Amino acid sequence: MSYRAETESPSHPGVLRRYGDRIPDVGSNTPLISLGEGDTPLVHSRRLHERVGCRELYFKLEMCNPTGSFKDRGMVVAVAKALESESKAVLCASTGNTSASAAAYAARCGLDAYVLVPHGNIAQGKLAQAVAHGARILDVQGNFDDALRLARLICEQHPVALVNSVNPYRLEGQKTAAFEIVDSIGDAPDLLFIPIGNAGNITAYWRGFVEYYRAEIATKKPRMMGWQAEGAAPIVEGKSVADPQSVASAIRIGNPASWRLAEAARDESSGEIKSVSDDEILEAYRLLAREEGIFCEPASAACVAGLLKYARQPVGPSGGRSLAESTIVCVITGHGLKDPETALGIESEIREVEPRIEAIEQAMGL
Ligand code: AN7
Repeated sequence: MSYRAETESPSHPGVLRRYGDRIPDVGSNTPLISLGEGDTPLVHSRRLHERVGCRELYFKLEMCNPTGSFKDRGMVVAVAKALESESKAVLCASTGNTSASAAAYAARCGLDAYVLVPHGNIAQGKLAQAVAHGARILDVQGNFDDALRLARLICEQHPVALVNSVNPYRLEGQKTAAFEIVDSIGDAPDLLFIPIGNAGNITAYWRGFVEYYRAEIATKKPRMMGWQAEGAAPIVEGKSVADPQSVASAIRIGNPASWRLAEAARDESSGEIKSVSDDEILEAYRLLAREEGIFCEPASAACVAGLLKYARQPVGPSGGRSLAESTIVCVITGHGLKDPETALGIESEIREVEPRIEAIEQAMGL
């Protein structure tokens, strides 16, 4: 399939063109495909920062990527390498966002996409994306961990590229979000709050921050603060979870592939990996939507729930630095529209009115 790198996305160069020189194995034979991923907004908190009491609080809006989640940054690299190696098909197991992203990039590049999704555990919007892009969707009668195990076995035995985050190119692409944060605020933040599912993204951000620190583009590295859902918190509990549960279906993962790497990111950064309850997740989800104008999916709200919880702790043990002096970034990983059921399930304020001006005035309290 022909394409011209310079016109793939004239307005947004994309991850490969912008950061290809910092990604190993991206060379002159790698097709610089793009859907305009990356270069996502970093926005200031307007209200929540007061509850937290920190110096600066930012949200990195990864939900603004082309398929509505951070997965596009890594998927573009994984699919480009699959094309370069002349694969005809890609395969992933997914709680939804990886499959949406794989389906979109595969469609754009003329590859077949196969996605293994855990039965009944994927939000409607994500399924709609995979359907729209023409992926072959296999509804596995098991959970995400079962689906990933099977996906790995299939790719060992067949000429199909595995595009889960066990594919090293995924994390290489995802680390570029850390570069962008440093490029935007001039240095690394003091703390990075991020949700954890399969534990790829926390690993990727840490790599990005370490690389910019070594290149002397950043003068410091953040403490990595990772958040799992209470019913799916294997890293916190130190053992895999057989039947992970959470309202945040994206992070309903009981045996994360990058478990050890996430622990290394935590330990090397003097960070923490903890859990938040579904109620805490939904409270943060509501606050983000109503006080910041940011409609994310529940998994993304987990890190904001974590920040609110962390800020409520009696002593501010921010590695010798108090919260009041800290610059904090929360990674908003996926869009709220992906999971309309959750949004509508929360005290939805829809009122029926007759089609008369008086009825509307009355309902508006005018
Ligand atoms: C919105 O799509 O695992 O810790 O299969 O969709 O890197 O797994 C999604 C994960 C956070 C967790 N936020 O990131 C999948 C999948 C959102 C997500 C995570 C996911 P990782």
